[in-house]
Amino acid sequence: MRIVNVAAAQMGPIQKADSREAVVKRMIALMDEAKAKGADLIVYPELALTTFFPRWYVEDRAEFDNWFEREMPSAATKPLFERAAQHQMAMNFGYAELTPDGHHFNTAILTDKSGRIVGKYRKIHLPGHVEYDTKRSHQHLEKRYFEPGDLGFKVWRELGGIIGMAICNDRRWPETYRVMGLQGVEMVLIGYNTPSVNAEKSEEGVEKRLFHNRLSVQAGAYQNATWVVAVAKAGNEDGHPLFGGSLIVDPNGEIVAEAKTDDDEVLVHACDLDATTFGKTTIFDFARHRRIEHYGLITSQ
Ligand code: CDT
Repeated sequence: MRIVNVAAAQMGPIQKADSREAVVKRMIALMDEAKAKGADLIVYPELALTTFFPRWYVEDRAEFDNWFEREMPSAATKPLFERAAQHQMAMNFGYAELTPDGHHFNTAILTDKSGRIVGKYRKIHLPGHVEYDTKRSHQHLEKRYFEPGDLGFKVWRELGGIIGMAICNDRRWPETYRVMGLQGVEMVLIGYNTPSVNAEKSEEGVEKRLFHNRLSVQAGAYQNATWVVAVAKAGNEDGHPLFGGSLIVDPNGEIVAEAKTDDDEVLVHACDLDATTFGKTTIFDFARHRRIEHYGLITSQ
């Protein structure tokens, strides 16, 4: 058995006015709870340090650079890294990244148990739109504020296994999991912020949206024989509701833990990475069963 005790650290809402320091305090409280429950890896949401700012429109997008981190760890996040090292806990969280040469990405990092950053992923599937859209009940301006990630879907050898990262909308695309699956991924870490209301289809209820969340994550796990940990930022952010429903899914595609609230909540599960072997050597033994000569359309258009 190769056990990773993973904590899905769902976060409740972060308001526009909340400081990074206040948010980091909440993240440390979640980390302490995860430690008490035996976790050796903690997974936080997408854009964990701030409100989901892509719902707000500004003409001059540079005005929004205050939502971005120019370095990691930053002064505000240093206490989180220190506590992770003290607890000997690996971690994954998302933040808005502004690079020294002026590029803006929706980013996630993975640290080892000493708090050293060992992996970085930049969100590839950016949903939403660039300009203000009068037809929507709320804005989703990720295409305005971020560039598509430039690092691909990599995996990292950490915690005795093969770990991958993705962010929010990526979880709805089978290619996300498959590219990591082809690299033998055993656990995929995904943070998300998903509105409870479909801005283009107001009659769609939150139950349908939670169904699509589960469907995407469970299918990705099963079809690639991997654990998937999907973690929400949830609740009402300045009048904009996000759903919770954080999940830990096993390599059979079955849910082993699911959040019950729309608030700060920790789920811990002992994941045996060896449980990925059966699927990877039988029905989803890619080398034996894939028929790539018929898959060309996927990358040609
Ligand atoms: N953050 C993020 O990617 N959210 C999207 C909402 C899509 S609606 C424009 C998601 O796929 O959950």
